[in-house]
Amino acid sequence: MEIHHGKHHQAYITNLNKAITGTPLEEKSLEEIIKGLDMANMAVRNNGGGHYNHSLFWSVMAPNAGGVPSGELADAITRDLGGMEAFKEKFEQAAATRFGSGWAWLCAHKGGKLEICSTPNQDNPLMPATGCGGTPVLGVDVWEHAYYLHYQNRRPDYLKAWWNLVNWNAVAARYAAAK
Ligand code: MN3
Repeated sequence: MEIHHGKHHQAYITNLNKAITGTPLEEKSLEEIIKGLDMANMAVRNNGGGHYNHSLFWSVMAPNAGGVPSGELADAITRDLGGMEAFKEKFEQAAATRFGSGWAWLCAHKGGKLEICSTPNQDNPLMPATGCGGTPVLGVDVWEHAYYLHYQNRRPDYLKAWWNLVNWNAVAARYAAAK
């Protein structure tokens, strides 16, 4: 995780800054850049997405976290996704079957409805026309760089272990803000 944070994430920030310096995007927030993205601008799409996605990823993890969500997030998982076990299974499946590199997401729509989806590369649900909607409240990185050092090619094992790091309080706060 330290290499992932210090090297991989940092590279997206460095390259995003290079890509927007001297352009009108320099004046915008990261979220504004992502939501209004020209999908043909590959430097901003890949590096802006990389910065946004990793920032979210770190914010929803904590050491010795895990457990289960409570409150309205737990209620929504039961209502929209069939409960915690069904949710985990669907989320792991979305992550495991994402071909090549990408992310799996839990997204909240206005009104609170939850949806699971996945995106390729560094795309994310806030970008235009990704096939994923709503606001991402939980995301897992399934690029090989996220798991290869410890898990080699065993992406499903990484996903199973990753649940032990999910900070449900942070996810619940994102859900409350998004819905
Ligand atoms: Mn990564």
